[in-house]
Amino acid sequence: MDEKRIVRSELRWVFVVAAAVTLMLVVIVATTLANALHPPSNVETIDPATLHIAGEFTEANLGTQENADGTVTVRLIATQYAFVPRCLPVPEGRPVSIRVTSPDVIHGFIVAGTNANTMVVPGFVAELTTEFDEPGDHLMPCHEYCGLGHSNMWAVLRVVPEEEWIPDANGRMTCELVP
Ligand SMILES: [Cu+2]
Repeated sequence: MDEKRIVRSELRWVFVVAAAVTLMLVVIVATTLANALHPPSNVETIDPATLHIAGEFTEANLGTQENADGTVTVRLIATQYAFVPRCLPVPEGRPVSIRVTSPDVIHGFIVAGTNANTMVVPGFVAELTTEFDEPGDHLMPCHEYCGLGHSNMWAVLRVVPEEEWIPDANGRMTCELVP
């Protein structure tokens, strides 16, 4: 092969790679702008061995909490092989912060049909803030293989219309309180 043909071939591949990289960048920017899809950025550490004993993720503190400013915080644990609690009520069309962590292995958190999606890594608190606009139950399957019971690990996020959103006196809301 003469040198000119080799150079032409290399230039063709440069073009192919540049086109592939450009396409990926366009997809990232387009989904960011259109669907608010983005990588989680919260780096917050926590001791996975003492979650159940003290602090934010003790059993009594898990679940949905309405804050004084009307926003909502949901705390949950992803563990082999369940989400605790198993049903998460959230109000329709209001900012919801979801905080989730794991005491054992890596799990995945996703709410079907929404942009809520993050890995749950032991030792870290995964946090995402979003709004849910479609009332009803949304499936929350674990989407990181976590062991033999992985396929049975799922929960439900229940988007509740404003008129049915009646938290208790402490601002706590459960799926049992949805009329
Ligand atoms: Cu899993």
